Amino acid sequence: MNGWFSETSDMWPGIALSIEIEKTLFSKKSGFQQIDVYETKNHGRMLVLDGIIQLTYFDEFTYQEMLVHTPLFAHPCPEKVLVIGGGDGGVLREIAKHDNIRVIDICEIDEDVISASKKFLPKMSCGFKDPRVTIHIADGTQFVQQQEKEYDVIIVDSSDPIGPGEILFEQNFYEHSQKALKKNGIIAIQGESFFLHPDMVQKMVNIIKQLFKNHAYSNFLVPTFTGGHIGICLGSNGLELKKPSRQIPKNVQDQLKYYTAKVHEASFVLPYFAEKLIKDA
Ligand code: SPD
Repeated sequence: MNGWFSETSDMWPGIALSIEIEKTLFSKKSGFQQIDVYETKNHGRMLVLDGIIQLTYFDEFTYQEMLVHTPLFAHPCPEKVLVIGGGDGGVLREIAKHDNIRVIDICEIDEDVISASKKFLPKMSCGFKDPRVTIHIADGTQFVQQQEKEYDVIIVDSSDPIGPGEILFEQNFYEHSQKALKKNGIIAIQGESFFLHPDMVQKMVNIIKQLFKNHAYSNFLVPTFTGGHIGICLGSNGLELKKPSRQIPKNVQDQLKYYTAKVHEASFVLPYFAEKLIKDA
């Protein structure tokens, strides 16, 4: 494709985000969704699922770093982590920066996303090379149903709630995830945008509030997502979520571009209307 890719969706009517494309590297309808990888003119490679931008090389670090390091540093000593979704591998790449992690399981429903990423998005898929990673090709809800008190941290790196990502926004999935976590476990979920989806954010926070003792909602910048930002909804049965529980090791900090201990704390400071939205959920 030459010209411009424009992201439009019924999920955010009336807005289009356009990115200039140099060429299409990959295009396939998998058993679950349309997968496209583009070379953009100014923003590096771009992964698009069912017409929605999942990442560009330009700013993917903000999303992967915040979704991973926020829960992993809130936890005092995470050893076993489960990723639901995340087939591009970027979240795995970030988890692999933590030496204390022993086991990294990933449950992705669409094997074609993994193979497209391995071929066309090496900056993301390098995460699969870590020997601690085990790939499970399965439905996320069915997978968590089979786990009990297994994981210190569960990270849900889903697409939006249309298509294969839809079940990952349902109460049933969160209930099983809660049971799959160890006593002090933390769940961190791709939490959409309080500008674009206030109802969806409130529904998600409401479910997490019912299931977990502590909950919190973090937000940060992603210029190439419509709306320019996104959130993470977190829940834990015992741990403080809004600040790191330990010092960020220098060898990890030196590998990061967005996440710092200060950014961790600041990401939970919300504009007044969003603060009310979360409080009233
Ligand atoms: N509105 C787009 C939300 C996309 C979230 N998933 C991104 C996957 C990157 N690993």
